[in-house]
Amino acid sequence: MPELLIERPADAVALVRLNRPEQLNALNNALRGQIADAFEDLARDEGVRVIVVTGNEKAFAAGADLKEMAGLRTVDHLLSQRGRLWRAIAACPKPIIAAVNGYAFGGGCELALNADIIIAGESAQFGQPEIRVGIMPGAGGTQRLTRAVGKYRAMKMVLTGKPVNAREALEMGMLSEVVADDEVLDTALKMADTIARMPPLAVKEIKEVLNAGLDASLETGLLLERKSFQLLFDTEDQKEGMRAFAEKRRPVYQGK
Ligand code: CO8
Repeated sequence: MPELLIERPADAVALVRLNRPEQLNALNNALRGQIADAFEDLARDEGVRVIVVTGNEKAFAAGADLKEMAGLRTVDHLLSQRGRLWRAIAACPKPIIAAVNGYAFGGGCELALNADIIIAGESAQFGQPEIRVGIMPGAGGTQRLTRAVGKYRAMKMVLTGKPVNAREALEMGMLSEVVADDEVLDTALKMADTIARMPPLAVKEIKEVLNAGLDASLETGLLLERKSFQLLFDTEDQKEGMRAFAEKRRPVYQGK
């Protein structure tokens, strides 16, 4: 079986499924390369508007592959293309929903934190246990996590390596929603379908501005928001959306 499965469960929705169940979806180099390729392809694919990324019922991903990583030297990291996975995901202009069951540890937690929306099952666990094997988070665990939950909760997680359960993660601001374990993927796919039916240019601007604003001053963020808001008034979808409202019918969006 391939270690990464790409499915099309609904119109305009792609499902990226990690499939190394015996190793709890540990992210080895080969799988990471495939994930990066998939996100680059899906970003270009005009038939895809929303991407859902998931694992299996036991693990979203238990982190980087420790067996593969054990013998690496600094120079191996310097020579490798390892940053490509994260760049391919972070640069993806389409909304990404992580549907998480089971373990999301280390690089797996960081993979989820690269998504725009995270739906987790009640038994999911999130953690940055790198410190327990002599290293530290290397793909956003000290940065994205801190932006999501604040310094004091992030420090506790990365310095103790202790995981948090889904309810705690939700309460900390790490997640969008917690649902029953067997409803995670369905919930994520339904949400993906809802977003896929929204005007694509508005979706794109919202994602871009929201993420850019996280790294900017409030004034700059508000300026970016105002400019994108104004930009959308030159789209056919804005005219269609407001006309449909007045005519009391469903809008038909074209992404123009
Ligand atoms: N790497 C390699 N193999 C793994 C990993 C991993 N991270 N996690 C689990 N496995 C393997 C186990 O070795 C075992 O394989 P085998 O049967 O061949 O011995 C199989 O998966 C099942 O695992 P367990 O028997 O341990 O299952 P348990 O249910 O008892 O425990 C745990 C599950 C708690 C998740 C446990 O496996 C564990 O602690 N795993 C390691 C978690 C971890 O430390 N993750 C962080 C890794 S470091 C990291 O992610 C750095 C990120 C840097 C960024 C860039 C990289 C993408």
